[in-house]
Amino acid sequence: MRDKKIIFFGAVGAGKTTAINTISEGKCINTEANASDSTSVQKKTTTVAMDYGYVTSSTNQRIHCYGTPGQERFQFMWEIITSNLASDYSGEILFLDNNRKYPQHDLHFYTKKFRHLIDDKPLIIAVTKSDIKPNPSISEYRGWLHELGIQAPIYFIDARKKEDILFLLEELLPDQAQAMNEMNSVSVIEDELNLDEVIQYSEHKVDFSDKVLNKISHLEGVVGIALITLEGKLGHSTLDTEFLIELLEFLTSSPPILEDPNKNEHVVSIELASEENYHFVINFFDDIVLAALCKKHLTTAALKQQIENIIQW
Ligand SMILES: Nc1nc2c(ncn2[C@@H]2O[C@H](COP(=O)(O)OP(=O)(O)OP(=O)(O)O)[C@@H](O)[C@H]2O)c(=O)[nH]1
Ligand SMILES: [Mg+2]
Repeated sequence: MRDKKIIFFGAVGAGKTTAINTISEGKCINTEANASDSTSVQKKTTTVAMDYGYVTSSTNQRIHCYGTPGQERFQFMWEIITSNLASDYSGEILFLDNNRKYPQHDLHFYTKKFRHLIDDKPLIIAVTKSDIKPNPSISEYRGWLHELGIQAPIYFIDARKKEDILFLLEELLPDQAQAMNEMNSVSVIEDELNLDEVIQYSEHKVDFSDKVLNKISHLEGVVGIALITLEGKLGHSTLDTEFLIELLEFLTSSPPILEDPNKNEHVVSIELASEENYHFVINFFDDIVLAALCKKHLTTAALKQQIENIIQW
């Protein structure tokens, strides 16, 4: 039998690297770098390229595990791993972190970005850190998946526990069931789908508290920010008037930009060449637009990640 390859993908800090290190027999390959931006608030390092490790089944078949970086700015590696290194993968595990403020956004984001994998091979969803924060519940995740038209088993697990990760591999590769022999003390949690909850949790609103706005406006390279409703009303601004006018003119120009925010993606950015040394990064959320005037050296991808981190943590 041929060896199998599994791809681990999903939210920053959800435990992809931890999971691969936990199960791997040989020495893992990790590409961790010090987290230099707002990621460092949560953890010291982040994956910048790839994790790799393997387990061997009792039939001497190897299951190779490839971990992708959670941060979108390293997405060139998503492509390299999924279409190159592990293009003959057998399935994929989506890691989500229950302790982030908006795990539903992560679910939408990563299922969209990795949709080609999901449509192609079996998917399992692993939600970590329910020991720290028990909600959202599995029912809620099931409801969200239902809305997305995705069918996949979902489990609450702990990425630090070897038996939990082996359980996921077993679920994904049923013909390998005998391969992993430590299935007895599995602590994964499952519960029933409650359809009422499907309807209740369909919105993507972000609470832009003063604290969150303050943190975003003090990010290195950010000169000023503005919050604007989809009706074009100004909620909050630290922008100089000339920039604010330019921004509002752009957002209400024809065809009106505000009318078509992408509903399924958490942060969508548009770069607007403003002045030579500055650019606007405009982020659409469900009911609001957050625009940040930035110095040129701050890339859209880096800023998006920082905003996402501040919102989620
Ligand atoms: N309390 C708790 N901690 C967990 C659980 N699962 C993982 N962790 C911790 O969460 C952190 C996860 O970090 P990583 O494994 O680096 O996360 P990652 O998904 O590889 O993140 P990126 O590479 O930055 O995308 C580690 O400190 C783990 O010890 C869990 O179920 N409960
Ligand atoms: Mg990692």
